[in-house]
Amino acid sequence: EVKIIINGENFKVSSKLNLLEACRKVGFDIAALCYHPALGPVGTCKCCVVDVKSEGSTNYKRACACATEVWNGMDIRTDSPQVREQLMSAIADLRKKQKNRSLIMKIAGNYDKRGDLSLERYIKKGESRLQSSKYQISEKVVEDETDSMLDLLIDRVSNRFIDQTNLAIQVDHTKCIDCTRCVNVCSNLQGMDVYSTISTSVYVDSLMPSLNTKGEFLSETMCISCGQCSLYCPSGAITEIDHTEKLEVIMKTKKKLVIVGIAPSARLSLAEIFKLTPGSLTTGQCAHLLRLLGFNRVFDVQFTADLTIMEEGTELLHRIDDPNSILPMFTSCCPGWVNLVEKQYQNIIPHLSSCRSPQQMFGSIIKNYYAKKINIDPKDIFCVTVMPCTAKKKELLREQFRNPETGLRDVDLCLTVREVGRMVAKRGIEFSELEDREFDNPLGFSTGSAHLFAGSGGVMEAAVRSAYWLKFGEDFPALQYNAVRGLKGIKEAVLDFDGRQLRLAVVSGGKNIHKFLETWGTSSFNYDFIEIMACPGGCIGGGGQPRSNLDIVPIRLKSVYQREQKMTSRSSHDNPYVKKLYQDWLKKPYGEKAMMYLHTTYAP
Ligand code: HC1
Ligand code: SF4
Repeated sequence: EVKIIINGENFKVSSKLNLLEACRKVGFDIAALCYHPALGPVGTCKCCVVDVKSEGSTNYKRACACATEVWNGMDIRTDSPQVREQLMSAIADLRKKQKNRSLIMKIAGNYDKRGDLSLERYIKKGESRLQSSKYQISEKVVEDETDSMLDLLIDRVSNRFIDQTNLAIQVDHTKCIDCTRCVNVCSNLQGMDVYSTISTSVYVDSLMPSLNTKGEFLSETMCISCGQCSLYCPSGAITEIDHTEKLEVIMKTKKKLVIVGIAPSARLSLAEIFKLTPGSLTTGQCAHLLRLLGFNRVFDVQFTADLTIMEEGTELLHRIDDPNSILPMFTSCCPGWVNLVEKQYQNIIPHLSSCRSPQQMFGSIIKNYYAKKINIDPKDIFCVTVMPCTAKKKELLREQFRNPETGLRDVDLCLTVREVGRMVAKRGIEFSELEDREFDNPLGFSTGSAHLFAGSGGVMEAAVRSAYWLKFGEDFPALQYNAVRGLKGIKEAVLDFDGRQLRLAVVSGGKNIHKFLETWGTSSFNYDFIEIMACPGGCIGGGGQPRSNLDIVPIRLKSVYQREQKMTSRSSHDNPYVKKLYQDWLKKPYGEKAMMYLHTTYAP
């Protein structure tokens, strides 16, 4: 611990903190754009400038707080006139960068003349440290939405270059402020190296933005659409492709029955957008909210998570029992992971479970079963999902998920949790005041196993419970399978499956996946069943989640486990509506009809 003085007040802080963290810890919210606690100091935005003086010294010196250690006797001023002036000048520099960038885009000829100048207010309340800081500029944002801080940070340029080729995330180069967070996240957290700070001849060298994709469109890169970069981008340059307007048009025309299903982890994180206690599980409020937003049926993707487990558990048993089948089997519910396999690890394709993800099973059940049940033409249904994920937007566009006879997509549109947050804000709905409501049925009931899907290891735990039951006709003895729980990037376990030792692994986060697969193809890679999620921690850390502080992920996970324990049914095979679906329509897991509607293929 060291003693420091901030704006004349005495504090004791840990010597391990940098000055920015130390100030924030004791309640001084310093503005910073390039700094992120999970990524460490970069020092490019220069917004976190403070005055610093050592004990005994007479002069204050200006320093970037993120790159400054704390020492005993340090005297800090966070809001002197000089600091304010420096901050305004840093912002002016960022503005200049953006202006240059738009010029570069014009020169490169790579811009989009859409004439659409309505810049979205990405840096708005709750989404940027700047706004909660004590500076005047932040107050201006709150007071005046039309002439805000955003205008200082983001130029209203006449030509914008927005790369939407990825179909899930978009990159608006003219909003980039060179913070390099995306480079850091994509390379160091996800191991994907999509962005780079290297200049290319496509652009004017000296003004090269850091947010570039080596001169390529995103679709031409190895990007797996995980959206982690959109989670960290502080300027709104990288975001999900927004589909809220499209949905609103569909809803307004009232020509279609608009059905929604919400993902396991979305009900945990939506509350954060409305500043409710982190980890608050708001299932009933989410059901209520989705009705208020105008959805005609409000269902639960956790129902099809249970269904996935019935199919995946059965597939696993088939693979284990058949000496000619291919093991290990990998889970296939994470579209970021499926993208990675198809782009970079094509020899794993035969090992991917053929099960569609719960999102896609949801769409398939809605359009092929539920439509008939309620006697409506599937073309009059518009199927929407709410996901913590950006890659799900692209998953639904796969040709495999279009009905070959009708040409209809199973899922029509996917919203991230952030997009739902924006819809709610726009409508002025007070989320915290909503009473609980139930989901509609039959796709509204789910078990604890489905709830576990939200976190890394959840699919594995759920699959183990039901595979055990499918094989031996009795419940998995302990139910709670601690070996696959928690946030460790790579988890391994051996499960005694009535004499056969099943070797299991659970991996989350791109970098961990690459590391785990280093020995792929060698004798030391020895597993039977592997769960993989592209985002760190699984869907609770998804790229479409609210941009909350990242230490919120363990809180979200704890909430998953707590809720799961209290659920009346805890194993997917106990879901009565899933049982009925098999009785009425599918007949049996992994059977002919299930293969047609619930399974899929992959292509390199
Ligand atoms: Fe997920 Fe899944 S758990 S992939 O993490 O299998 O996105 O929450 O909806 O489809 O159910 C995400 C979450 C989600 C699917 C399920
Ligand atoms: Fe990298 Fe994921 Fe962003 Fe693609 S979506 S650029 S893989 S972090």
